[in-house]
Amino acid sequence: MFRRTALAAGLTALLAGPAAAQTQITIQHPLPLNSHYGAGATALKEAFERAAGNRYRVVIQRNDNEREAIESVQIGTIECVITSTGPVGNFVPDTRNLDVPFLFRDSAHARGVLDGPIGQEMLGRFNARGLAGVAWMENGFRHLTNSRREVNNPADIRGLKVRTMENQVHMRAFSTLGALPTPMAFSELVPALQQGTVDGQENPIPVIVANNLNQVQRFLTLTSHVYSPAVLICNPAMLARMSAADRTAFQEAARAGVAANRARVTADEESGVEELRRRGMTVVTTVNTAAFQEALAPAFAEYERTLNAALLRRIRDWQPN
Ligand code: EAX
Repeated sequence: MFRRTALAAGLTALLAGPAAAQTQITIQHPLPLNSHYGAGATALKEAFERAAGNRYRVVIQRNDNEREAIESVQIGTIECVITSTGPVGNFVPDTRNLDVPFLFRDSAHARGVLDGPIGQEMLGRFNARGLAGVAWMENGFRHLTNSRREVNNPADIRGLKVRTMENQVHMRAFSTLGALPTPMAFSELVPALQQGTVDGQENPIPVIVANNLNQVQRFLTLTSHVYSPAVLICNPAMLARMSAADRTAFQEAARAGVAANRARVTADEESGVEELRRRGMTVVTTVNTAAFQEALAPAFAEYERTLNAALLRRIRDWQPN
């Protein structure tokens, strides 16, 4: 009996010819799988594997050093990364315009700008850097946390050692507010907070919740001081090797990933503040945004000089159709 089935199996394999080799696509991102980035990556994986009839296998990995992951995509040791724009300005300087504090009024404004001509033009600028900008995902509006004191207004930030992403625009903002900005990769954040190397940090609610930053931070102030885009970046050669049909299917799957990612951000932002309170954080919800914007005036003046003033105006003036 066994012999016959083994024979049958052998024959089928022979007739089928060499097993259709699966192409592996590795996507790295810095957060737990159960996060808004994980949701985006998983939706992309499921949609693309389905569309490509299992000729591709999408592997999702965590790498909480975004800059390193982008470099790996550039040299082709991995295929794709989902990253905040934190370190992206070091690769594609134009993206620094998106990192200006208080630039976006709300998520609808940000999503509209990124999904429209401005966002698409910006994605096109990745090619010159040996990268392919595939789609804009979302990290969310960033808020300040710290372990020293309640922050109600700009003066309360003075003297705080604040971890920032490796991002000149953000560092300028915090130094203008009198904080001591310390740029570091996400991978170094929790140890730095535990050891007191820094007093505070700033991240969207979904990141604070997904990484249990309440365990190392006591105070949360809902500053919404900057919108944090995320971007799916892939290796151009990987995309070029695909058939036109597969490339279209991949782009389509990326759109499914964007939708899942944004839906998760919205859900986490709705439930996250209460969740962090429940976990013991002291939360300041009413923030004098005008006071923060006023205190940042010198930084805004510098951004107008050093970044793309016309683009910043275009973004501010954007309105839904
Ligand atoms: O992209 O480094 C950061 O604070 C980012 O928000 C985080 O890695 C998610």
